Amino acid sequence: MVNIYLENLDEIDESFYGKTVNVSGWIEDSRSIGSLMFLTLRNTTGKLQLIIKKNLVPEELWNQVVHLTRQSVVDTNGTLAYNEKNNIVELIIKQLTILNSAEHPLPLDPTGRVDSGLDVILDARPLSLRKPEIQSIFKLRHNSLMYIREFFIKNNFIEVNTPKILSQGAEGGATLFKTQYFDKPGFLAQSPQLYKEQLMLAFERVYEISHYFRAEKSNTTRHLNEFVSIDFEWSCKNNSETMDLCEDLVKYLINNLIKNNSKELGLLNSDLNHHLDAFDRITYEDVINDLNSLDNKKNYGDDITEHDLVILSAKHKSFYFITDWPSNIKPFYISSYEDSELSMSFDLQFSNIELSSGGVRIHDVNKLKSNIERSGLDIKNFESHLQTFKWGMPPHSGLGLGFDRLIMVLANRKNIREAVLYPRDQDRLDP
Ligand code: AMO
Repeated sequence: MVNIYLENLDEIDESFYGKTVNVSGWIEDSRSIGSLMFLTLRNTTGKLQLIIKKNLVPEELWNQVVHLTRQSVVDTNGTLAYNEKNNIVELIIKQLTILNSAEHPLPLDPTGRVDSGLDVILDARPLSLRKPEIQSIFKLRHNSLMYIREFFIKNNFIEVNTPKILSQGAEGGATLFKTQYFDKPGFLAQSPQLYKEQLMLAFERVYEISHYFRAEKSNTTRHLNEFVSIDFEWSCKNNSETMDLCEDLVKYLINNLIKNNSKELGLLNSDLNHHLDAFDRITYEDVINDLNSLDNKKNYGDDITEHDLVILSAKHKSFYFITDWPSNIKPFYISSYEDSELSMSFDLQFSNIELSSGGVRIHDVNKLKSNIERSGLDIKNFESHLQTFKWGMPPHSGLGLGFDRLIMVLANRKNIREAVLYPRDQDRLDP
């Protein structure tokens, strides 16, 4: 008889009853009742009950299985049978090979019967991923990357890869990680800002999905020192068109997750149907007025703090944009309206979490030079960047969207660390 190698436990139906199959996976549970042993096997596709009858297997195998530790990995062969009384499918074991036994006790319980704190989970990250709920976060991440790429390709963007070791930063000196690059100082990229703008010389639409590094000592549930950002840049588009594309991207992603990832969303208790309405667009000035009317004293020109965003989240519970920020609290490359100190910029928020910022860029080399100087940065460090603005640079705009924060929100998690396999923060460089 030909053995079937059963990879997908979800696929078992009536046509499998009575068939001899091979299955491998981890032993999640075991209990014996007299001469019967019940084992629960899990693999990445689901669970299956295994039954070992003492009189049907060699004594040596029976003795091994009696002492098998939970989460050991096995390969088994047996016959699938439908248990009418319990309405489940069982595998009556003929052979079982222990491929590797697991130590006991394990640092955490992958069945979820015993809860673990986030530090325990992150210290034993690969083991934690055997928990279906935790694994779902990373399946959503995987699928989201696919849908995001699909969206950009459909919209005629090309994917680029820019360097991550740089001679200068674009997002302010305080958060630069310094490294030694042979005999010179080098810096880890905080964003692809300068490169994605330079590429407007040749490509009308570019995007990049990559890791960035910021030496911020912010010990919060939304900051990491290494994070993944989705960046795009496109030429001859205004602020509102750039927000439209951002909104379309997020909705394309949500619609695909709802359509194709209901299992994962269900396990994570994440209902994304509420987030498909048009995203509100409110100006910075309106936000300041709103905050003052709520007895939260703010002056025009103040930055909007985490505390302010929490207050605003009572009114804005889902995605919304804050637009037209004062130029002096936006980076040097952001353009202002004609004869105005207001910038053509926006932040995308989800409730109190900032997910993205972007806007229209300065494409005039002299304006860019004076803005770099005004920001207190050393113009010498930007020479190679500035010269590209003399080679026929078109007007352009774009954004950076924090991917880990986005996944945290879509997966209904409270801490960005839950959405990242091996998060890097001030206290965590290992594993
Ligand atoms: P900004 O600095 O606002 O803008 O970053 C863009 C988005 O990246 C995410 N992000 C972070 N996520 C986790 N941990 C961090 N430490 C962290 N820092 C930033 C946030 C944020 O909204 N060059 C501009 C973008 C542009 O204008 O194109 C930039 O980097 O979700």
